[in-house]
Amino acid sequence: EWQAVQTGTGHTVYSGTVNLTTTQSGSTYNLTDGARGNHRTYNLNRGTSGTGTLFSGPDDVWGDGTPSNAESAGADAHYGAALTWDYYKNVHGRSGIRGDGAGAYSRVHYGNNYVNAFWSDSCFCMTYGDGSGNVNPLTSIDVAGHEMTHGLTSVTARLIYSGESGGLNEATSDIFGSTVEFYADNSSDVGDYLIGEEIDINGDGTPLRYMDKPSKDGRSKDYWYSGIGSIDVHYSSGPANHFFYLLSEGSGTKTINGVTYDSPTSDGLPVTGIGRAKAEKIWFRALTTKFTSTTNYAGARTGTLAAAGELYGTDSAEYKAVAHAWAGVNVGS
Ligand code: ASN
Ligand code: ZN
Ligand code: CA
Repeated sequence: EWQAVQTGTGHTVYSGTVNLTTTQSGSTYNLTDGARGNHRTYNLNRGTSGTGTLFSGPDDVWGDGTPSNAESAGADAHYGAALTWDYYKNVHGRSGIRGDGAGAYSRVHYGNNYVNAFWSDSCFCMTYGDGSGNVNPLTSIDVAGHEMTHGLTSVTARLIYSGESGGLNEATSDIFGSTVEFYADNSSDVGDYLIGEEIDINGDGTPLRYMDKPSKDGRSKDYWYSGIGSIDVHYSSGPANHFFYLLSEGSGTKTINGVTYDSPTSDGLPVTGIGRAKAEKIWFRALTTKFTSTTNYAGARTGTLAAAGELYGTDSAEYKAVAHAWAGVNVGS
């Protein structure tokens, strides 16, 4: 039986109508991305174990843009995985999560009213719930990038998922979830420094997290303090998310793609950003060549400074900006 790589059409819940790379096997089309290591997308149909069924059908059109069509969330997940693949390959030169060209897989429609998404090292896969009322699948671009990045972290720095290293693990996923969303340049889901603004996880339209001022979520910390390692990793991520925003965009007020940010610093001193394109290079290099399983905030400062020094020189404006951005979140000032 022959197989062919095809370009299908996805009518997603959050990202409009997009191209999806699929595989045709005889007269059946599958959500198997033949251009990206055969990354596959499965329908759990509200189950909570196994892989359910591979999305497949007689045509290469997936979903109708509404969450009630089971294929729609599958289209989002397949698209988000492809974008994340392309981002790491084209921006950072890494082919697949393990860097070996092999795809992973995604599972959608996990459980009933399940308001979360997660990466699992044991299946080496991403899983998405359908959200409250099963009408807000957690399949937006930034969430896909966030979860797939947990896979990257688990095969590189291996940051332990508790204490300060856990906060850095979470922040790494928020940072690259955000940069993947910018990379997508999708007019239905424009890039921002917010996490989960599409999925209405709070029921009032507000995002899950804010990188310019993490405390806007009511729980995350803006600045490092001794003892931050004992709070939940989704809140101790705050200073590192904030660092990345400051390094990219600088402190103060700024409007990007229609969203206005206002980023403070712990010492009140201004920070000048170096742009996201350089900041993401620094964080990726630090993650993949400097951080270890026990890296804490002080180590993240040292590691990102080392990465910036290698990329831009230790006398560079970029190197100095890394130090200033960390000082802005009360690390090593
Ligand atoms: N969505 C969450 C995360 O990726 C799930 C979890 O806490 N493991 O961090
Ligand atoms: Zn996470
Ligand atoms: Ca976002």
